[in-house]
Amino acid sequence: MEDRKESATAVATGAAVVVSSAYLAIRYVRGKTIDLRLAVLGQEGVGKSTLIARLMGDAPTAPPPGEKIRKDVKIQVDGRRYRVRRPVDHGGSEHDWGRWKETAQASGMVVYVISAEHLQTEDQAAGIEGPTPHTRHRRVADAEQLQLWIDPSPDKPVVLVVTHTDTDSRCDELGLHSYGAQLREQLTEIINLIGGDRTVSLVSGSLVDDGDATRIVHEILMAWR
Ligand SMILES: Nc1nc2c(ncn2[C@@H]2O[C@H](COP(=O)(O)OP(=O)(O)O)[C@@H](O)[C@H]2O)c(=O)[nH]1
Ligand SMILES: [Mg+2]
Repeated sequence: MEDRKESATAVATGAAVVVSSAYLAIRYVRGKTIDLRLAVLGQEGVGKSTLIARLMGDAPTAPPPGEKIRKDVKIQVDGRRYRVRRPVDHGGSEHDWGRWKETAQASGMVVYVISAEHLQTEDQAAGIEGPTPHTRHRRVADAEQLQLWIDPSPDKPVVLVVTHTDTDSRCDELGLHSYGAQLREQLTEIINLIGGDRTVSLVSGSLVDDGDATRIVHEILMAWR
């Protein structure tokens, strides 16, 4: 909070100011715009590239694979102006962890994308004896890595974005409220691993739905406290 007050003063003078030395070159305010560098991470096929496209205001078609550097984007949400630095479009395999780490450490906020398709399949498998589903295993491994790389805190929040809710039949069966609770329950394990509710927020919806996609982008940015 104190940081915010200091930056408000700095903004008044029009200076670009480093909010805290720990976030040098990561988190600063220029004019009245919040400069934000996001790390968009997650397993293969969960919607990372689609989310980046949505952030950039593009159509929801999946862009070609690869770590294409895009332009910065300016977005206004609820009276706050953001300039989101060109996000790196990472691959989703464990082999990408080295690059994930670099990006996560250089970012002010980490967005970890999860597919509701995975969560539904895991839910269906929950009653059946067998090994931990791969997708859950990977998610926990990712969360453990994140925790090691970035030491998440309310100053460096993590947003879990559950995509593909349009393909999860539980949404209609349970109703929106109970479905949200169900997602949260399935993700409690990694929320606690990453730092708990003060650090981690949860956003869900469909990236192929225009209204949902806009809300998702806005909720991600609003998680920046
Ligand atoms: N139905 C549905 N499809 C989605 C959603 N988000 C992404 N997709 C599709 O899922 C596929 C994988 O998305 P992509 O962004 O390439 O995933 P990435 O591998 O994590 O970058 C693409 O065909 C997207 O169009 C969603 O919320 N709902
Ligand atoms: Mg991709």
